[in-house]
Amino acid sequence: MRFSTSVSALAFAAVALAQDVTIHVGSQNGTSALAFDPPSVNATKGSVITFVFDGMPGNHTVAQSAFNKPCEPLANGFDSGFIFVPKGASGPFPTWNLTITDDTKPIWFYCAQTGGTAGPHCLNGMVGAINAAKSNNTFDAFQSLAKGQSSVVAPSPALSGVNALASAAPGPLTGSFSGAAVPTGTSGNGTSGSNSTGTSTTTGTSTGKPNGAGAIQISGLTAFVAAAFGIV
Ligand SMILES: *[C@@H]1O[C@H](CO)[C@@H](O)[C@H](O)[C@H]1NC(C)=O
Ligand SMILES: *[C@@H]1O[C@H](CO)[C@@H](O)[C@H](O)[C@H]1NC(C)=O
Ligand SMILES: *[C@@H]1O[C@H](CO)[C@@H](O)[C@H](O)[C@H]1NC(C)=O
Ligand SMILES: *[C@@H]1O[C@H](CO)[C@@H](O)[C@H](O)[C@H]1NC(C)=O
Ligand SMILES: *[C@@H]1O[C@H](CO)[C@@H](O)[C@H](O)[C@H]1NC(C)=O
Ligand SMILES: *[C@@H]1O[C@H](CO)[C@@H](O)[C@H](O)[C@H]1NC(C)=O
Ligand SMILES: *[C@@H]1O[C@H](CO)[C@@H](O)[C@H](O)[C@H]1NC(C)=O
Ligand SMILES: [Cu+2]
Repeated sequence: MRFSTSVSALAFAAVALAQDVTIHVGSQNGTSALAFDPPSVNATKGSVITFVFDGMPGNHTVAQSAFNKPCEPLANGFDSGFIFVPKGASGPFPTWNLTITDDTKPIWFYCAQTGGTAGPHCLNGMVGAINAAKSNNTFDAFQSLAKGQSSVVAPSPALSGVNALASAAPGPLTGSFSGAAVPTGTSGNGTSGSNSTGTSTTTGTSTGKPNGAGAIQISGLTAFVAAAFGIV
């Protein structure tokens, strides 16, 4: 199984559960595709979503968008930058870890890649959801909207997002792996997540704003014991 879930139990009370989730970038049901696998997950506050760039070879992003604008960056949203994994590469593949800071709101994201023979990835339905609603604004509705868009707007690299944040940039970006417009810094608390390195994309204009403000602290993470056990 390529989809793994683990649960970290609170030391003293079953008040909250952190459910760490893996999402593969560029696959569907374990097969190479312009999709996230699984494309829609639930995750509680404090849970870590690990994106693994081990799917379809190429150059993908994990960028936050809004339900109504699936292929455009959300203001103050997170963006991994473009992570390039060549055909035939072997692991360990680059990963990116997002921690959920509010599980009461849906988190939508897309791949901003516009190159390649398949056409813009978002317009092919390469979008995902965390904590999507069961009705109305469902993942399926979001993906349908994405497929109906006419263009994809490039995001701005950012560790911090809305209702989720990363504490470090994607990596490793060494050997045959590389990144473009990836966020830098090691803090996801809003103080250093907006620094951009590498090249910017040339397609479209970005409406994403740097995340210089709005520091978010993840408290209580240290209260979780390391006793993780697998659930499939
Ligand atoms: C394949 O993935 C799609 C999208 O996640 C899902 O709707 C479908 O049920 C999956 N099919 C199988 C056989 O797992
Ligand atoms: C998320 O949780 C809801 C129940 O709260 C459930 O209906 C839905 O199927 C779950 N979504 C996924 C992707 O597991
Ligand atoms: C979904 O949309 C319908 C029609 O607008 C509305 O009546 C219903 O309350 C909505 N359901 C939820 C869960 O928002
Ligand atoms: C993501 O988290 C996993 C598990 O803790 C870790 O092995 C990996 O190095 C992290 N990735 C990044 C880019 O920090
Ligand atoms: C988080 O932000 C504060 C300032 O708000 C800063 O002093 C602290 O060093 C940052 N934490 C990390 C891990 O960078
Ligand atoms: C941004 O990153 C560059 C390259 O790593 C570095 O030289 C610069 O000091 C950084 N700026 C900030 C504000 O962190
Ligand atoms: C990945 O895509 C980005 C955006 O189109 C581009 O700037 C970068 O050069 C690409 N990387 C490679 C290795 O093709
Ligand atoms: Cu992609």
